[in-house]
Amino acid sequence: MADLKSTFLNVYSVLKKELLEDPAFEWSPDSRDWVERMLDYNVPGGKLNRGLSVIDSYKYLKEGKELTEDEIFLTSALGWCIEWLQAYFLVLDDIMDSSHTRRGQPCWFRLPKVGLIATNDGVLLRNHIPRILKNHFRDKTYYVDLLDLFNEVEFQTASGQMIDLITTLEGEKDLSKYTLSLHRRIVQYKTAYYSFYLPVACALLMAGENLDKHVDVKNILVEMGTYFQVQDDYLDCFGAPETIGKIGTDIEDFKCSWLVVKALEICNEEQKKLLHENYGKADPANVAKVKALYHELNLKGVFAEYESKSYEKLISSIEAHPSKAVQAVLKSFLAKIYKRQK
Ligand code: GPP
Ligand code: MG
Ligand code: MG
Ligand code: MG
Repeated sequence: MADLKSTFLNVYSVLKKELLEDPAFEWSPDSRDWVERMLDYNVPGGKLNRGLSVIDSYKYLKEGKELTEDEIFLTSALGWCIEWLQAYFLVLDDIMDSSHTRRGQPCWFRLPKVGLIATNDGVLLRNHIPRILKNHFRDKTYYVDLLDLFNEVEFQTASGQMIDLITTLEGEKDLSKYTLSLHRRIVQYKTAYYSFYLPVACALLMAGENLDKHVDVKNILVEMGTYFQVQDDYLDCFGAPETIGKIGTDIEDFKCSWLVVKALEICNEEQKKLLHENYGKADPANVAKVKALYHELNLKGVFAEYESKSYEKLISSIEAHPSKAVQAVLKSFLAKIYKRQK
């Protein structure tokens, strides 16, 4: 495992070097330094689960056969394309969510020298993906399918992000629209496709599979991604910032978080009034009242129950899948996130 991670990180250095020598641009020392610093700050510092999952998944699909050097490089490069996509989303998401920290350091746009240059850095990160794909996959039979997959998933994510954002619009703050079905729609699109379906879909394409034949796998991964974002919503309030590397902003931002949806479902009229009065305000006193209500409603317990039920459901849908190799891919992915603290 440690070995796989260091191999994976070596591929990052190779890809970064290629991008910093991209012949389509006339580089100056300043511009090269900027992009290098921006990449090192935003791309490799996360858990790398999404990226590493491409290699893992491909291994399972090859049923344990040793991967060739070339296969290791290519699966890693695809893994890095997903990490680049994630970096692009996070740089922009942190601006949109007015966040302060990410991966244990200030959000990129919070650096005094960066500010809103971060928006263009996001665009650059996004543009690096097709450049990596062109450098390494142009002659593959599945090249067009890869490009199409990344485009589709980016569209789904941006659409999910759009609903996540417009539900919080000032002047229309209306908690009564916050239901489990709205929450599900948001998280399926903003998180599940790029975080769960995309890594496995990349591995399937490399293994020569037709994605249209794997709708059942996609459905299970979307369920898993939904569970993952519920965990993210839970950790936003109950996680330790030192562990999750970020300070939660969902209450301040009036987000349609799983926690507020559950609170609305089980609270009495008086508690509902308290939520309406305090949810979506930046003042720490208002935030503290919402958090106290979450404790009073035992949302920790409600979440623990949701977590074990989701796990059981996921395991039984995975075990209903006819292919043992696919089952192994899905189970390894689930094991990585079950009861995660970060
Ligand atoms: C996670 O939401 C969703 C994304 C990071 C997708 C962003 C998509 C864009 C098109 C910008 P979140 O805000 O709950 O994540 P976090 O808690 O990590 O800030
Ligand atoms: Mg955010
Ligand atoms: Mg967000
Ligand atoms: Mg979050």
